[in-house]
Amino acid sequence: VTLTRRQKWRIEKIHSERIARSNRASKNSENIDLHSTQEIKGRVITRYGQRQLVESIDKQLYQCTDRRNIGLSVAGDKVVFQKTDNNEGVVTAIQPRTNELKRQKKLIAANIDQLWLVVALEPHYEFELIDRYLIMAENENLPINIIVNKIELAKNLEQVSKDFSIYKNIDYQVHFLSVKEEHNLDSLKSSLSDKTHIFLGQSGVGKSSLINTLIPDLDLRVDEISTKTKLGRHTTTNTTIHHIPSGGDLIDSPG
Ligand SMILES: Nc1nc2c(ncn2[C@@H]2O[C@H](COP(=O)(O)OP(=O)(O)OP(=O)(O)O)[C@@H](O)[C@H]2O)c(=O)[nH]1
Ligand SMILES: [Mg+2]
Repeated sequence: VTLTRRQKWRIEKIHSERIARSNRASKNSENIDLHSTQEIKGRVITRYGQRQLVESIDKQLYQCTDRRNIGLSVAGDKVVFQKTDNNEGVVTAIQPRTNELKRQKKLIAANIDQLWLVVALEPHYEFELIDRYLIMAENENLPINIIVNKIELAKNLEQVSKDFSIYKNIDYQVHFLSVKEEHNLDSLKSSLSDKTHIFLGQSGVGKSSLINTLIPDLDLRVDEISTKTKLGRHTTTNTTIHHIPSGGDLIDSPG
């Protein structure tokens, strides 16, 4: 459906009124039960089809649908929602985003502080793919660093290090690590202790495995890469936020 200018204007107006109302509501309710207010503020943890999981500011999870015509919210979006049932709600407004992360023009996450491109020795990294991610990040003005995983599989570590020196020389952080052997995880851990980080990269490089190591009780699904093609099997299907108990949010994304 294409909307007329007037319809668009009305939708935007209603939208900003809802945000203003929730701002007033949360100001008035600082010491009162948060659920007694009609419009609650939250953050989208993940979207799956027409539904999304929203975490309220008091850390409760709600399955939500969308009010029509407000656009699709994605992981990281700050939203306003109305409670309908015990753990259900309707998202009525999306707060303005500080940034948007897109893949092939499709929005995958919003309000991200740091991108991490994960590559590996298997499937073997390719410069063209690395450069594509770096360009995307630069275009969106988002900071990005590189993680080279499965380093224990390297036959020539010196060559691997040389391959990534070009990126180090232009000031990208490069972390060489092995999730499997828990090698070199500490310096990465300290970079993740606050803010919202997203892990991007090809299927099978170990994004979910890495997040499982960083958040021990999580148990995200991981799957072996094909022995024949050395490619991943697209195991992760939804872009989802996970909290590190001591601080910091990690977003897993499908490769
Ligand atoms: N040898 C080796 N294998 C690893 C390492 N880290 C992860 N793996 C394996 O790599 C495979 C793929 O890992 P996943 O974590 O599912 O990869 P992913 O990037 O999340 O893949 P998608 O969800 O499909 O995008 C699994 O079999 C992991 O056990 C590592 O450091 N070394
Ligand atoms: Mg995964």
